[in-house]
Amino acid sequence: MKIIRVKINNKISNFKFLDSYYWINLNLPFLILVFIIKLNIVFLPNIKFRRCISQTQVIFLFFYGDFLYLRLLTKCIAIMNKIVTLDEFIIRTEKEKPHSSGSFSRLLRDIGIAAKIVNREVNKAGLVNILGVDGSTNSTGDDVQKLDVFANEKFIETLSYSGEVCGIASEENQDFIPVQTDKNKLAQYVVVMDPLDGSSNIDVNVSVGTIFGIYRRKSPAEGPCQLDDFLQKGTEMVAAGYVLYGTSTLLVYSSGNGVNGFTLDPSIGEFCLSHRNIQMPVAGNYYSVNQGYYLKFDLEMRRYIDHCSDLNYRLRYIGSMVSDIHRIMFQGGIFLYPNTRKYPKGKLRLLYECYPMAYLIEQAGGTAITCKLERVMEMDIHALHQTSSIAMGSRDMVKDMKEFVEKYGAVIQ
Ligand code: AFP
Repeated sequence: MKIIRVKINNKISNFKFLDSYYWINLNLPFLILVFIIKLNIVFLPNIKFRRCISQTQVIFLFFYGDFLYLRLLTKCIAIMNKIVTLDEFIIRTEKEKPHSSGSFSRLLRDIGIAAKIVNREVNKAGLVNILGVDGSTNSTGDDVQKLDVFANEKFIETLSYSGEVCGIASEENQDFIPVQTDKNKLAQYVVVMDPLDGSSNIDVNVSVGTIFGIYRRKSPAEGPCQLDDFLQKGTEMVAAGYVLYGTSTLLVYSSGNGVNGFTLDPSIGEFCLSHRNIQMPVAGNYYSVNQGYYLKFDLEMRRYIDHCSDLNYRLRYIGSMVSDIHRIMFQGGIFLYPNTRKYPKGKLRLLYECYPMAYLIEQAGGTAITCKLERVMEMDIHALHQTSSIAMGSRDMVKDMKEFVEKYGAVIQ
Protein backbone atom coordinates (compact mmCIF):
# COMPACT_ATOMS: atom_id res chain seq x y z
CA MET A 1 0.00 0.00 0.00
CA LYS A 2 1.31 3.39 -0.98
CA ILE A 3 0.11 6.81 0.13
CA ILE A 4 0.93 9.58 -2.27
CA ARG A 5 0.12 13.28 -2.39
CA VAL A 6 -1.11 14.69 -5.65
CA LYS A 7 -1.69 18.33 -6.50
CA ILE A 8 -4.47 18.69 -9.01
CA ASN A 9 -6.34 21.90 -9.77
CA ASN A 10 -4.40 23.48 -6.87
CA LYS A 11 -5.80 21.06 -4.31
CA ILE A 12 -3.55 18.59 -2.53
CA SER A 13 -5.08 15.21 -1.84
CA ASN A 14 -3.78 12.01 -0.29
CA PHE A 15 -4.43 8.84 -2.23
CA LYS A 16 -3.93 5.28 -1.07
CA PHE A 17 -2.81 2.78 -3.67
CA LEU A 18 -1.90 -0.86 -3.72
CA ASP A 19 0.60 -0.39 -6.49
CA SER A 20 0.28 1.38 -9.84
CA TYR A 21 -0.07 -1.79 -11.89
CA TYR A 22 -2.46 -3.60 -9.54
CA TRP A 23 -4.47 -0.46 -9.38
CA ILE A 24 -4.82 -0.07 -13.14
CA ASN A 25 -5.59 -3.75 -13.56
CA LEU A 26 -8.34 -3.58 -10.95
CA ASN A 27 -9.94 -0.44 -12.37
CA LEU A 28 -9.53 -0.84 -16.09
CA PRO A 29 -12.49 -3.20 -16.82
CA PHE A 30 -14.78 -0.92 -14.82
CA LEU A 31 -13.54 2.19 -16.66
CA ILE A 32 -14.09 0.58 -20.06
CA LEU A 33 -17.65 -0.41 -19.10
CA VAL A 34 -18.54 3.11 -17.94
CA PHE A 35 -16.99 4.53 -21.10
CA ILE A 36 -19.12 2.28 -23.36
CA ILE A 37 -22.32 3.22 -21.49
CA LYS A 38 -21.53 6.92 -21.91
CA LEU A 39 -20.80 6.51 -25.59
CA ASN A 40 -24.20 4.84 -26.03
CA ILE A 41 -25.98 7.74 -24.34
CA VAL A 42 -24.18 10.33 -26.45
CA PHE A 43 -25.02 8.61 -29.69
CA LEU A 44 -28.63 7.65 -28.86
CA PRO A 45 -30.44 10.98 -29.51
CA ASN A 46 -33.93 9.61 -28.63
CA ILE A 47 -33.34 9.58 -24.90
CA LYS A 48 -35.47 12.39 -23.32
CA PHE A 49 -32.56 13.89 -21.45
CA ARG A 50 -30.55 14.05 -24.69
CA ARG A 51 -33.16 16.29 -26.41
CA CYS A 52 -32.66 19.09 -23.81
CA ILE A 53 -28.97 19.70 -24.34
CA SER A 54 -26.61 19.78 -27.28
CA GLN A 55 -24.18 17.03 -28.16
CA THR A 56 -21.22 19.26 -27.19
CA GLN A 57 -22.70 19.83 -23.73
CA VAL A 58 -23.22 16.10 -23.26
CA ILE A 59 -19.67 15.38 -24.29
CA PHE A 60 -18.40 18.06 -21.92
CA LEU A 61 -20.55 16.81 -19.04
CA PHE A 62 -19.66 13.19 -19.45
CA PHE A 63 -16.05 13.40 -20.38
CA TYR A 64 -14.70 16.28 -18.33
CA GLY A 65 -14.87 14.00 -15.28
CA ASP A 66 -12.98 11.34 -17.21
CA PHE A 67 -10.42 13.89 -18.29
CA LEU A 68 -9.76 14.92 -14.67
CA TYR A 69 -9.65 11.30 -13.63
CA LEU A 70 -7.12 10.38 -16.32
CA ARG A 71 -5.00 13.39 -15.44
CA LEU A 72 -4.98 12.28 -11.86
CA LEU A 73 -4.15 8.74 -12.88
CA THR A 74 -1.19 9.74 -15.05
CA LYS A 75 0.12 12.02 -12.32
CA CYS A 76 -0.12 9.21 -9.79
CA ILE A 77 1.67 6.78 -12.07
CA ALA A 78 4.40 9.31 -12.81
CA ILE A 79 4.93 9.88 -9.09
CA MET A 80 4.90 6.18 -8.31
CA ASN A 81 7.36 5.36 -11.04
CA LYS A 82 9.71 8.16 -10.02
CA ILE A 83 13.11 7.07 -8.79
CA VAL A 84 13.21 6.87 -5.00
CA THR A 85 16.71 7.25 -3.59
CA LEU A 86 17.85 5.65 -0.35
CA ASP A 87 17.98 9.04 1.38
CA GLU A 88 14.48 9.91 0.25
CA PHE A 89 13.17 6.52 1.33
CA ILE A 90 14.79 6.80 4.76
CA ILE A 91 13.36 10.28 5.31
CA ARG A 92 9.88 9.19 4.24
CA THR A 93 9.98 6.15 6.53
CA GLU A 94 11.19 8.27 9.44
CA LYS A 95 8.38 10.76 8.90
CA GLU A 96 5.87 7.96 9.43
CA LYS A 97 7.18 7.59 13.00
CA PRO A 98 5.73 10.55 14.94
CA HIS A 99 8.43 11.07 17.60
CA SER A 100 11.55 10.28 15.63
CA SER A 101 14.49 12.63 16.06
CA GLY A 102 16.05 11.87 12.68
CA SER A 103 19.23 10.42 14.17
CA PHE A 104 18.48 6.89 13.00
CA SER A 105 17.89 8.20 9.46
CA ARG A 106 21.21 10.03 9.52
CA LEU A 107 22.97 6.89 10.68
CA LEU A 108 21.49 4.78 7.87
CA ARG A 109 22.35 7.47 5.37
CA ASP A 110 25.97 7.43 6.59
CA ILE A 111 26.15 3.67 6.16
CA GLY A 112 25.03 4.27 2.56
CA ILE A 113 27.84 6.80 2.09
CA ALA A 114 30.50 4.45 3.49
CA ALA A 115 29.17 1.68 1.23
CA LYS A 116 29.60 3.94 -1.81
CA ILE A 117 33.23 4.66 -0.86
CA VAL A 118 34.00 0.97 -0.37
CA ASN A 119 32.22 0.14 -3.61
CA ARG A 120 34.46 2.57 -5.47
CA GLU A 121 37.56 0.81 -4.14
CA VAL A 122 36.18 -2.69 -4.72
CA ASN A 123 35.51 -1.76 -8.34
CA LYS A 124 38.99 -0.52 -8.97
CA ALA A 125 40.68 -3.20 -6.87
CA GLY A 126 42.26 -4.75 -9.96
CA LEU A 127 43.67 -1.41 -11.10
CA VAL A 128 45.58 -0.23 -8.10
CA ASN A 129 47.92 -1.84 -5.67
CA ILE A 130 45.22 -2.54 -3.15
CA LEU A 131 44.83 -6.21 -3.91
CA GLY A 132 46.45 -8.97 -1.92
CA VAL A 133 47.08 -9.97 1.62
CA ASP A 134 48.13 -7.29 4.04
CA GLY A 135 50.22 -9.73 6.03
CA SER A 136 48.41 -9.39 9.34
CA THR A 137 45.61 -11.62 10.66
CA ASN A 138 42.28 -10.49 12.03
CA SER A 139 40.72 -11.22 15.43
CA THR A 140 39.55 -14.66 14.31
CA GLY A 141 42.81 -15.68 12.69
CA ASP A 142 41.96 -15.12 8.98
CA ASP A 143 44.39 -13.47 6.59
CA VAL A 144 43.55 -9.78 6.27
CA GLN A 145 43.24 -8.44 2.74
CA LYS A 146 44.18 -4.83 2.07
CA LEU A 147 40.65 -4.10 1.05
CA ASP A 148 39.40 -5.46 4.40
CA VAL A 149 41.53 -2.88 6.14
CA PHE A 150 40.36 -0.14 3.82
CA ALA A 151 36.66 -1.02 4.20
CA ASN A 152 37.04 -1.22 7.97
CA GLU A 153 38.73 2.18 8.13
CA LYS A 154 36.14 3.83 5.89
CA PHE A 155 33.17 2.51 7.81
CA ILE A 156 34.70 3.47 11.16
CA GLU A 157 35.65 6.91 9.86
CA THR A 158 32.22 7.65 8.36
CA LEU A 159 30.31 6.34 11.36
CA SER A 160 32.53 8.21 13.81
CA TYR A 161 31.90 11.50 12.04
CA SER A 162 28.17 10.86 11.84
CA GLY A 163 27.60 11.87 15.45
CA GLU A 164 24.91 9.20 15.83
CA VAL A 165 27.10 6.29 16.93
CA CYS A 166 28.78 5.83 20.31
CA GLY A 167 30.59 2.59 19.50
CA ILE A 168 31.49 0.16 16.74
CA ALA A 169 32.32 -3.55 16.84
CA SER A 170 33.97 -4.92 13.74
CA GLU A 171 35.23 -8.28 12.59
CA GLU A 172 38.59 -6.64 11.99
CA ASN A 173 39.05 -5.38 15.57
CA GLN A 174 39.58 -7.51 18.61
CA ASP A 175 37.79 -5.02 20.90
CA PHE A 176 34.92 -2.65 20.29
CA ILE A 177 35.77 0.93 19.38
CA PRO A 178 34.20 3.63 21.55
CA VAL A 179 33.46 6.74 19.52
CA GLN A 180 33.95 9.87 21.54
CA THR A 181 33.66 13.20 19.86
CA ASP A 182 31.86 16.39 20.89
CA LYS A 183 29.32 15.68 18.21
CA ASN A 184 28.22 12.28 19.44
CA LYS A 185 28.01 12.89 23.19
CA LEU A 186 24.39 11.85 23.23
CA ALA A 187 24.60 9.25 20.48
CA GLN A 188 22.13 6.43 21.06
CA TYR A 189 23.34 3.71 18.72
CA VAL A 190 26.10 1.13 18.40
CA VAL A 191 26.93 -0.56 15.10
CA VAL A 192 28.22 -4.11 14.63
CA MET A 193 29.69 -5.00 11.25
CA ASP A 194 31.72 -7.22 9.04
CA PRO A 195 33.09 -4.52 6.73
CA LEU A 196 34.18 -6.88 3.97
CA ASP A 197 32.72 -10.32 4.20
CA GLY A 198 34.00 -13.01 1.84
CA SER A 199 37.28 -11.19 1.38
CA SER A 200 39.07 -14.33 0.19
CA ASN A 201 37.08 -13.75 -3.02
CA ILE A 202 38.59 -10.35 -3.77
CA ASP A 203 41.69 -11.56 -5.56
CA VAL A 204 39.57 -13.48 -8.05
CA ASN A 205 37.03 -10.75 -8.70
CA VAL A 206 34.09 -12.54 -7.08
CA SER A 207 31.34 -10.75 -5.15
CA VAL A 208 31.98 -9.61 -1.61
CA GLY A 209 29.76 -7.76 0.84
CA THR A 210 29.37 -5.72 4.00
CA ILE A 211 27.08 -6.85 6.82
CA PHE A 212 25.83 -4.48 9.51
CA GLY A 213 23.50 -4.42 12.48
CA ILE A 214 22.35 -1.51 14.64
CA TYR A 215 21.50 -1.61 18.34
CA ARG A 216 20.27 1.05 20.71
CA ARG A 217 22.81 1.51 23.51
CA LYS A 218 21.90 0.26 27.00
CA SER A 219 24.44 2.23 29.03
CA PRO A 220 23.67 5.86 30.03
CA ALA A 221 24.10 8.31 27.16
CA GLU A 222 26.57 10.63 28.95
CA GLY A 223 29.44 8.13 29.38
CA PRO A 224 31.43 5.97 26.96
CA CYS A 225 29.74 2.85 25.56
CA GLN A 226 30.25 -0.49 27.30
CA LEU A 227 30.70 -4.09 26.15
CA ASP A 228 27.10 -4.80 27.20
CA ASP A 229 25.87 -2.33 24.59
CA PHE A 230 27.12 -4.80 21.99
CA LEU A 231 26.33 -8.08 23.70
CA GLN A 232 22.62 -7.90 22.95
CA LYS A 233 20.59 -10.66 21.36
CA GLY A 234 19.46 -10.40 17.75
CA THR A 235 15.91 -9.74 18.95
CA GLU A 236 17.16 -6.37 20.32
CA MET A 237 18.49 -5.24 16.95
CA VAL A 238 16.76 -2.14 15.57
CA ALA A 239 18.00 -2.53 12.00
CA ALA A 240 20.23 -4.75 9.91
CA GLY A 241 21.40 -4.92 6.36
CA TYR A 242 24.02 -5.88 3.87
CA VAL A 243 25.72 -4.38 0.86
CA LEU A 244 26.53 -6.68 -2.02
CA TYR A 245 29.37 -5.52 -4.25
CA GLY A 246 28.45 -7.71 -7.22
CA THR A 247 27.64 -7.25 -10.89
CA SER A 248 25.74 -4.29 -9.55
CA THR A 249 25.98 -2.95 -6.02
CA LEU A 250 22.96 -3.43 -3.82
CA LEU A 251 22.11 -2.26 -0.33
CA VAL A 252 19.42 -4.35 1.35
CA TYR A 253 18.17 -3.35 4.78
CA SER A 254 15.31 -3.62 7.21
CA SER A 255 14.41 -1.62 10.26
CA GLY A 256 11.69 -4.03 11.31
CA ASN A 257 9.12 -3.11 8.70
CA GLY A 258 9.94 -5.43 5.82
CA VAL A 259 13.06 -5.63 3.70
CA ASN A 260 13.86 -3.21 0.89
CA GLY A 261 16.67 -3.30 -1.65
CA PHE A 262 18.43 -0.36 -3.32
CA THR A 263 20.66 -0.65 -6.37
CA LEU A 264 23.51 1.78 -6.83
CA ASP A 265 23.03 3.75 -10.03
CA PRO A 266 26.62 4.70 -10.92
CA SER A 267 25.46 7.43 -13.32
CA ILE A 268 23.94 9.47 -10.49
CA GLY A 269 25.91 7.95 -7.60
CA GLU A 270 22.76 7.10 -5.65
CA PHE A 271 21.23 3.94 -4.22
CA CYS A 272 17.77 3.75 -5.83
CA LEU A 273 14.86 1.69 -4.56
CA SER A 274 14.79 -1.37 -6.80
CA HIS A 275 13.31 -4.17 -4.66
CA ARG A 276 10.37 -3.10 -2.58
CA ASN A 277 9.20 -5.22 0.36
CA ILE A 278 11.23 -8.33 -0.46
CA GLN A 279 9.52 -11.59 0.45
CA MET A 280 11.56 -14.72 -0.02
CA PRO A 281 10.00 -17.84 -1.58
CA VAL A 282 8.50 -20.25 0.96
CA ALA A 283 10.29 -23.17 -0.73
CA GLY A 284 13.22 -23.41 -3.09
CA ASN A 285 15.61 -25.78 -4.76
CA TYR A 286 19.00 -24.29 -4.00
CA TYR A 287 21.23 -25.40 -1.17
CA SER A 288 24.33 -23.52 -0.24
CA VAL A 289 26.97 -25.25 1.87
CA ASN A 290 30.70 -25.90 1.72
CA GLN A 291 30.32 -29.53 0.70
CA GLY A 292 34.10 -29.93 0.90
CA TYR A 293 33.60 -30.34 4.67
CA TYR A 294 30.94 -33.05 4.21
CA LEU A 295 32.83 -35.69 6.16
CA LYS A 296 33.38 -33.27 9.00
CA PHE A 297 29.68 -32.54 9.50
CA ASP A 298 27.48 -34.33 12.04
CA LEU A 299 25.46 -37.31 10.78
CA GLU A 300 22.15 -35.42 10.61
CA MET A 301 23.68 -32.73 8.41
CA ARG A 302 25.21 -35.31 6.11
CA ARG A 303 21.83 -37.01 5.80
CA TYR A 304 20.11 -33.73 5.02
CA ILE A 305 22.72 -32.84 2.39
CA ASP A 306 22.24 -36.32 0.83
CA HIS A 307 18.51 -35.60 0.77
CA CYS A 308 19.08 -32.29 -1.08
CA SER A 309 21.29 -34.09 -3.55
CA ASP A 310 18.73 -36.94 -4.01
CA LEU A 311 16.06 -34.35 -4.83
CA ASN A 312 18.38 -32.80 -7.42
CA TYR A 313 18.46 -29.49 -5.61
CA ARG A 314 21.05 -27.20 -7.05
CA LEU A 315 24.21 -26.65 -5.03
CA ARG A 316 25.57 -23.10 -5.12
CA TYR A 317 28.35 -21.93 -2.83
CA ILE A 318 30.29 -18.74 -3.39
CA GLY A 319 32.00 -18.62 0.00
CA SER A 320 30.77 -15.10 0.60
CA MET A 321 27.79 -15.22 2.94
CA VAL A 322 26.26 -12.03 1.55
CA SER A 323 26.22 -13.37 -2.00
CA ASP A 324 24.98 -16.82 -0.99
CA ILE A 325 22.18 -15.41 1.16
CA HIS A 326 21.28 -12.85 -1.50
CA ARG A 327 20.62 -15.65 -3.98
CA ILE A 328 18.30 -17.57 -1.68
CA MET A 329 16.57 -14.38 -0.57
CA PHE A 330 15.37 -13.94 -4.15
CA GLN A 331 15.25 -17.47 -5.53
CA GLY A 332 14.52 -19.51 -2.40
CA GLY A 333 16.77 -22.13 -0.84
CA ILE A 334 18.77 -22.90 2.26
CA PHE A 335 22.16 -21.67 3.46
CA LEU A 336 24.07 -23.90 5.84
CA TYR A 337 27.25 -23.48 7.81
CA PRO A 338 27.13 -26.39 10.24
CA ASN A 339 29.61 -27.08 13.03
CA THR A 340 32.61 -29.07 11.83
CA ARG A 341 35.44 -30.80 13.62
CA LYS A 342 37.56 -27.71 13.10
CA TYR A 343 34.79 -25.35 14.26
CA PRO A 344 32.77 -27.37 16.83
CA LYS A 345 30.58 -24.33 17.54
CA GLY A 346 30.31 -23.22 13.92
CA LYS A 347 32.48 -20.71 12.09
CA LEU A 348 30.27 -17.72 11.36
CA ARG A 349 30.20 -14.85 13.80
CA LEU A 350 26.99 -14.50 15.71
CA LEU A 351 27.02 -10.76 16.34
CA TYR A 352 27.83 -9.31 12.96
CA GLU A 353 27.12 -12.15 10.53
CA CYS A 354 24.42 -14.46 11.89
CA TYR A 355 22.18 -11.99 13.76
CA PRO A 356 21.92 -9.39 10.96
CA MET A 357 21.34 -12.02 8.28
CA ALA A 358 18.81 -13.86 10.47
CA TYR A 359 17.03 -10.54 11.06
CA LEU A 360 16.72 -9.94 7.31
CA ILE A 361 15.72 -13.52 6.53
CA GLU A 362 12.96 -13.42 9.15
CA GLN A 363 11.78 -10.03 7.97
CA ALA A 364 11.55 -11.48 4.45
CA GLY A 365 9.41 -14.40 5.67
CA GLY A 366 12.15 -17.02 6.04
CA THR A 367 13.53 -18.95 9.01
CA ALA A 368 16.95 -18.83 10.68
CA ILE A 369 18.04 -21.46 13.19
CA THR A 370 21.28 -23.03 14.39
CA CYS A 371 22.09 -26.63 13.59
CA LYS A 372 21.02 -27.37 17.18
CA LEU A 373 17.61 -25.95 16.23
CA GLU A 374 17.64 -22.78 18.36
CA ARG A 375 16.25 -19.61 16.84
CA VAL A 376 19.35 -17.59 15.89
CA MET A 377 17.85 -14.29 17.00
CA GLU A 378 17.33 -15.62 20.53
CA MET A 379 20.79 -17.11 21.00
CA ASP A 380 22.67 -15.86 24.05
CA ILE A 381 25.77 -13.84 23.33
CA HIS A 382 28.79 -13.63 25.62
CA ALA A 383 31.63 -12.39 23.42
CA LEU A 384 32.03 -10.02 20.48
CA HIS A 385 33.50 -12.67 18.19
CA GLN A 386 31.39 -15.61 19.35
CA THR A 387 30.62 -18.07 16.55
CA SER A 388 27.60 -20.18 15.75
CA SER A 389 26.40 -22.82 13.34
CA ILE A 390 23.61 -21.68 11.05
CA ALA A 391 20.81 -22.90 8.79
CA MET A 392 18.69 -20.21 7.22
CA GLY A 393 16.46 -19.68 4.25
CA SER A 394 13.07 -20.64 2.86
CA ARG A 395 10.64 -21.68 5.56
CA ASP A 396 9.80 -25.12 4.15
CA MET A 397 13.40 -26.07 3.47
CA VAL A 398 14.51 -25.15 6.98
CA LYS A 399 11.56 -27.16 8.31
CA ASP A 400 12.77 -30.21 6.33
CA MET A 401 16.27 -29.78 7.66
CA LYS A 402 14.87 -29.57 11.18
CA GLU A 403 13.14 -32.92 10.70
CA PHE A 404 16.46 -34.50 9.70
CA VAL A 405 18.13 -33.14 12.83
CA GLU A 406 15.28 -34.46 14.98
CA LYS A 407 15.42 -37.86 13.30
CA TYR A 408 19.18 -38.43 13.14
CA GLY A 409 20.47 -36.02 15.76
CA ALA A 410 20.24 -38.53 18.62
CA VAL A 411 21.86 -41.39 16.65
CA ILE A 412 25.37 -42.23 17.91
CA GLN A 413 27.88 -41.96 15.08
P1 AFP B 1 36.15 -14.52 4.70
O1 AFP B 1 35.63 -13.11 4.90
O2 AFP B 1 37.32 -14.82 5.56
O3 AFP B 1 36.37 -14.85 3.26
O4 AFP B 1 35.01 -15.49 5.28
C1 AFP B 1 33.77 -15.50 4.66
C2 AFP B 1 32.81 -16.19 5.56
O5 AFP B 1 32.80 -15.60 6.83
C3 AFP B 1 31.40 -16.21 4.97
O6 AFP B 1 31.10 -15.09 4.23
C4 AFP B 1 31.38 -17.46 4.15
O7 AFP B 1 30.10 -17.99 4.03
C5 AFP B 1 32.29 -18.38 4.92
O8 AFP B 1 33.15 -17.55 5.69
C6 AFP B 1 33.12 -19.22 4.03
O9 AFP B 1 33.85 -20.10 4.81
P2 AFP B 1 34.56 -21.39 4.17
O10 AFP B 1 35.64 -20.88 3.29
O11 AFP B 1 35.05 -22.18 5.35
O12 AFP B 1 33.50 -22.15 3.41
